[in-house]
Amino acid sequence: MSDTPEAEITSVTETEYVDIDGDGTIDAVRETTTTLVDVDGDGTIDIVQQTVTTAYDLTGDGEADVIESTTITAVDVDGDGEFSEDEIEVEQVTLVSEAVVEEG
Ligand SMILES: [Ca+2]
Ligand SMILES: [Ca+2]
Ligand SMILES: [Ca+2]
Repeated sequence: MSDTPEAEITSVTETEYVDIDGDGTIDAVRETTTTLVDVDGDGTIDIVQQTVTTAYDLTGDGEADVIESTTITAVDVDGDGEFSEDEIEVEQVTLVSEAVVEEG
């Protein structure tokens, strides 16, 4: 028993397989991870972070050639329970394997 507020963290990951060109073979795997943090444990979410990572297998060898990652971080700085535009940050990262770069 304690009056000290405890942070509550909830994390959910969803995986989606995408057939981009419709030939029946999976070309990309999309993973969405959503993390909700209630920093002070009052039941209102204070931080939401969502990362969408998509791995494309362009060469069809079963290994990811291009990885795209988008992270959205929303922090309720003023504590009004809403995420306004200035409280949301978006970061995008794209990684391309050397194999694809060499082939042009
Ligand atoms: Ca395909
Ligand atoms: Ca809270
Ligand atoms: Ca806010």
